[in-house]
Amino acid sequence: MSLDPESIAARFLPEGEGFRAEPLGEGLINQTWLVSPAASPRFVLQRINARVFPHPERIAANLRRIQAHIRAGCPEFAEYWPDLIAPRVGGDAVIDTEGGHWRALRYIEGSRVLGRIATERQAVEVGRVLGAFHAALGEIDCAELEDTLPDFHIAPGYLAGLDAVSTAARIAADPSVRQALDFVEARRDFVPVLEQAKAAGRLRLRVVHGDPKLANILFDRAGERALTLIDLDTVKPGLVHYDIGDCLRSCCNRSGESPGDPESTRFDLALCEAIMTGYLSEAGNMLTAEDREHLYDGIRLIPLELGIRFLADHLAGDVYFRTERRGQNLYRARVQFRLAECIEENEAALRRIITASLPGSPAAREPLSHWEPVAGDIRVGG
Ligand code: GN1
Ligand code: MG
Repeated sequence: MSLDPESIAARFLPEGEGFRAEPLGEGLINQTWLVSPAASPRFVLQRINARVFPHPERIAANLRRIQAHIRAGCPEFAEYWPDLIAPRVGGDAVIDTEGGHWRALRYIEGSRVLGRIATERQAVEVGRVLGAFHAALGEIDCAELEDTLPDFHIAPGYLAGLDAVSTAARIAADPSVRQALDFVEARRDFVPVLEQAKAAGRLRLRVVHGDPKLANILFDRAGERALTLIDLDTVKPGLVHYDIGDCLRSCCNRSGESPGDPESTRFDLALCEAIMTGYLSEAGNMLTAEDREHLYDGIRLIPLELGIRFLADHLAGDVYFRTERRGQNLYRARVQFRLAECIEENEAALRRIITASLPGSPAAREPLSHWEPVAGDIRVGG
């Protein structure tokens, strides 16, 4: 079977039904299209990147398990859940001639993705929906879910990967690689912080999203209420700290993953405070004292980890993250390192914000950070 989305999309529709397929989103891993049929509901078609996900059938098994849980007991999510749609014939996916897995998911009508957070309410909503997601999926026993991406968010593993590709010749070729490696070197001892706490039994596994960046959070059309999280391939057992760190590194960096100048990157404390307040209002009571103690570490670690991943991919020749030009992954790494540095510079304030955002905190009355709204700029998307 050919690799064009048109011939695959037809297999998810009644025979002969017409449709239109157009590229959707800006994901760095899978290829995604929005399919608009003549009569059937619209759906999202994706070709799963087999280099990243060698076992797509595990993803499908997890999606089915989670979907059943949401349908059975979580009405607030059920209305907007991106259900897996089976092809006309066969199991959960259509397999192409190259062994590629194509799957279809329900498209959530009346939703949109925010290009950036423009109001405090949106920030609180981002945190709230992530907290509600953790609370809802936290009811599933981790043992029931497959590991769709072994080693995902295992920071020491990414560091070992970076070490393996950091050859002298590659470092010598570009002084900004040397600088980036020095940045990582100065933080080498910090990298295993969460994995060590996990191994020592201080942090426990829960069902997490894995990739709750702003582009994976669906809002209603008005941009007022967060409806759900999408991109569920990495939903699997992990630490909530991965998700909190990932959500904040994405949302609190107002200039995004590819700004004009990496040095202009900032971590916005007011956004962080609003997101944490929303998150902890839903999930605060679920967190243990040890969980809470490690929140700052998670916030600091995830941008550092993503920077290490981008840098390693640059040195390996851009084999993992999609790029349009050589040097893009190095540039992305520099942005994440600047973000991590900004978090470090604000450690004391961040720790205060975390404490004040916890439910029942006496400090939770007055906002600690000054909120600066951002004008407009809300992109309409899937
Ligand atoms: C990747 O494909 P996408 O854009 O949803 C990556 C995330 C990174 C993100 C950075 C499976 O996600 O971990 O945070 O890029 N996903 C995987 O934009 O590696
Ligand atoms: Mg993703």
